[in-house]
Amino acid sequence: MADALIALGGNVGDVRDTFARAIPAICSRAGATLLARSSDYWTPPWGKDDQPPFINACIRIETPLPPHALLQVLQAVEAEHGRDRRRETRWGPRTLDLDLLAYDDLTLADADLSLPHPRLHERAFVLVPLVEIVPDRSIGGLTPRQSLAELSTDGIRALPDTPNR
Ligand code: A4P
Ligand code: MG
Repeated sequence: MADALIALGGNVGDVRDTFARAIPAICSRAGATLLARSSDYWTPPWGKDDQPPFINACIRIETPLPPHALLQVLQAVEAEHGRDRRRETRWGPRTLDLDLLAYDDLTLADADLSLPHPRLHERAFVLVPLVEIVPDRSIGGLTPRQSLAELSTDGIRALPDTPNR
């Protein structure tokens, strides 16, 4: 079994409802147990400003799937929830983005999969929910708490009544 961290994001449609359906779908397809789920957070758009705010969250699962198979599951669940990569711009609006942040302590730099996720320590919208569930886990030598201390969290706020917790 592997211990994996996944980031969820979206800014098109009813994103909280999308998360509530996507999390059980990930667990079911990955034969996984949900170990932790953060609150949902409202976050200002990063990378490309002229788009609606995002909702972000993170989950921790235990899964028997190897990493590439888990990535395929995440991409299948994105597609099931209305994501169409052909119509997107980089960092632009999307219904559901699922990033594999970490898979045990594995380090990987394949064409289609980098682990840990290369940009996670730069992104408060990933680190704020991550601090809620694994504040002191070493991910590529840094913990979410350490990385978040270097960043601004302006405009990020937890939303009440997160489902599935
Ligand atoms: N890929 C490689 N490694 C991984 C990994 N560890 N997990 C490859 C997931 N995918 C990985 O993904 C592009 C390719 O990355 C995949 O085909 C996969 O093989 P993508 O999801 O289409 O790319 P992307 O999401 O457009 O790019 P990137 O750099 O991951 O950007 P983001 O950050 O995910 O972009 N602002 C806020 N506040 N909240 C957000 O959630 N999201 C984005 C979207 C921009 N601004 C945001 C947010
Ligand atoms: Mg992505």
